[in-house]
Amino acid sequence: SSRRPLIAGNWKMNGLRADADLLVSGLAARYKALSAPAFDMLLCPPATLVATVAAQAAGSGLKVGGQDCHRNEKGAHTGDISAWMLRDIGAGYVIVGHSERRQDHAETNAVVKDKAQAAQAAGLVAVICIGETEAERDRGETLRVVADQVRGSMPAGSTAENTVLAYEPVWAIGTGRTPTPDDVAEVHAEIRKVAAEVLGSAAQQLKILYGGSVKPSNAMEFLGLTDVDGALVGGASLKVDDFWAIAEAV
Ligand code: G2H
Repeated sequence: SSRRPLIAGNWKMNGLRADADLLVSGLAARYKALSAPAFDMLLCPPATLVATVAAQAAGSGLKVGGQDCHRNEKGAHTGDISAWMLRDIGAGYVIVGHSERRQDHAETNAVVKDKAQAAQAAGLVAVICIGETEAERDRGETLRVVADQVRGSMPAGSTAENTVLAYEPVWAIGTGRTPTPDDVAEVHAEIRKVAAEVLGSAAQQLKILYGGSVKPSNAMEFLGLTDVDGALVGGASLKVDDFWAIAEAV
């Protein structure tokens, strides 16, 4: 397809400056050494490291993003960070609606939609995360839940350029367990179908990532699927060799 794969690393609440130095220098050297990279690579460090990573990645072609943003541009929201602030320090992307935020911070689809809209308004690409829980999957509700999340979390102003969707089954996150490739193919096809309600035919250009325990040994089985346009990688993005091996599976 014409969709350029995106390999995204979500560092979650990991990384001090020394860790970032090692990771970014290792990845930047490898990415720069490619004469014609077949994929985009995105690093989403904790907010404390976004500026550092952006400075270090400058000129390498690596992209940088945040892991969350507030729905407002500025104001009395102690401890929060806006999409405009992330943009100001060099981010081009921001993850919104990760299941850990939906769980730990009770973020609903409506909240996630507002955050995504703020990200798009600030000029960032919103990486909107969706995915069913294990109980929902066991009840056979996966496709309905994911469709509801796409409808509820994707702002009206979304385009294939300012939006990426990431399918992350909650039960596969950090557990080492993953859905079968057939399951992922079915869910991604459904996501693209529902995204077309907002995007129309441009849904064909929308990137839909798979996330949840992606590692070098299983990356190829997911990245080879028709409607899978990359990966959102947590644990394995904290090691240069592992993250790079995943990218090489595209
Ligand atoms: C899912 C993923 C990255 P991990 O949350 O967003 O993490 O690869 O550790 O399952």
